[in-house]
Amino acid sequence: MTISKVVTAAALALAAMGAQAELVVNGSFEADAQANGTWSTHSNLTGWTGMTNIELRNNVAGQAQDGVNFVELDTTRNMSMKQTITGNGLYQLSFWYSAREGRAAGDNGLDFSFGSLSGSVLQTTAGAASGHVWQHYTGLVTLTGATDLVFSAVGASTSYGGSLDNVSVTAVPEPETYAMLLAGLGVMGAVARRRKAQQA
Ligand SMILES: [Ca+2]
Ligand SMILES: [Ca+2]
Ligand SMILES: [Ca+2]
Repeated sequence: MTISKVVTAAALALAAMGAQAELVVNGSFEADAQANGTWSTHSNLTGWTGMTNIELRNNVAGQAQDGVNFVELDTTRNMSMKQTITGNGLYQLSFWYSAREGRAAGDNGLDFSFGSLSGSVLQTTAGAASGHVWQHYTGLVTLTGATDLVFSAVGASTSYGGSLDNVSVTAVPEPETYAMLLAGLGVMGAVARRRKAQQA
């Protein structure tokens, strides 16, 4: 194996580790059709269980962070939704949130809960005059089996609330995995150097 092939193999291995499998089903809310400029409420969405209603929106009071659809959970009143994720080890939760345009502080709250990881986002932030101002949230959590990922609208129950999009959960490789990969690459590099020396 030539040095360039070793380098290529290393790059492919690292790329494969970087592209961790996505565990959330329909995390961007694109699986259910919603026409441009419209919204509708659903008991459930693909992958998600509503408690009780989920509002699916496409280019209404702001555009999606990813794709064309996003979700709002203050429907007729504050609601929740959940999806059960199964994993063992360390995982990263990632999602995007925006306060709703023109709504006062305290009307846009969103709580999230995922095993030992929970919190509130932007409960005291007013929406922009027009459209979305998306903000990215990430957190690490250790999972030990099936775990509910829950989002809940909180604050003033007015039928207007914050927007959610692009929810993701991916495994975080353990340090031991990297150590094994690097050790393996070291062996491959040594073999390549020896072969090159023998050819010379
Ligand atoms: Ca989306
Ligand atoms: Ca609403
Ligand atoms: Ca509200």
